Amino acid sequence: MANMKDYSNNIIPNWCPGCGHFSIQRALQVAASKLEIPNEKLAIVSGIGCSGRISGYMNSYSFHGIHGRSLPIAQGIKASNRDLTVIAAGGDGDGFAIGLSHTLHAIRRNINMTYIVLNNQIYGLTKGHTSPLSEVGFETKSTPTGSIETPIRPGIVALANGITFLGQGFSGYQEQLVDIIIKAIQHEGFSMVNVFSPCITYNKINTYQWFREHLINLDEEENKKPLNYQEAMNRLIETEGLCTGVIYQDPTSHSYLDKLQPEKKPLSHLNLKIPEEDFNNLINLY
Ligand SMILES: Cc1ncc(C[n+]2csc(CCOP(=O)(O)OP(=O)(O)O)c2C)c(N)n1
Repeated sequence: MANMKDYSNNIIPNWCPGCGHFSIQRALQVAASKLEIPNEKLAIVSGIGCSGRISGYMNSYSFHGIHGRSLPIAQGIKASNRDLTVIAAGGDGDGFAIGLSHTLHAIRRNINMTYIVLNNQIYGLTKGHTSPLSEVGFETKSTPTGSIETPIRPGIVALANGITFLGQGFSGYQEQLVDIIIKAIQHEGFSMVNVFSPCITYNKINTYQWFREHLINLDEEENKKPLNYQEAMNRLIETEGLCTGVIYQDPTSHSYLDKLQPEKKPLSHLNLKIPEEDFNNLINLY
């Protein structure tokens, strides 16, 4: 039986005490232990930001990429080594500002992997700039008189773009988050889990208390049942994106990788040995 501690290393996270990202890391570790994923079969890829640190705190393969580029790296890893469970993780700035086009293309490509958005509605690492997910009126050093731009709702964008699995969680609802991450990992295709993760240092509006008052937990609704595409979109619009649970899953989803010609073997299955002399010549070139 795997234990969540099997997925931690001995590095102490440098997130601020109380940061929502701790809860997401823990939920990912619990999910990995419940699914009994061997450490050497788990790959965590992250972008840049406070959120990007998550890959360094896991006992697994990890790759701390560059800003907004966790998804191309993660898709490349999955395409080359399909035995791995691949998780990409990054902030709302990472995935919905600089990395937005990668997010849209990863969604429509539907490679079998999971993308966790550590959504604090602010740029935490750069000390509190407005993000494209910050609300209108949000005051920071970069918008001292309040943001005047319409915020992106990641769930609505993902669903409109044809996502085959959309979950939304909250750092304050640990058990539900574990459950959503497990289902996301088990999904045949690209799954996104948008997690509301309070930044206690720079975002004084969207606090744990604020989310408890504003989030609708779909798992607590009477007559709860899986939502079809239209119902899921309606729920997201009605709640302005502020709902948690498995919002949508397409049971007919097939991963992009399954649609490739079977004779096209992934890189990890090819014998890529090159003669030592050629290798040394290559190295000397650079
Ligand atoms: C190409 C590039 N542009 C800008 C930056 C500066 N930068 C570092 S982190 C960051 C934003 C982080 O915000 P978010 O992705 O929301 O993550 P958080 O820190 O809030 O977890 C920015 C703009 C960078 N590292 N690389």
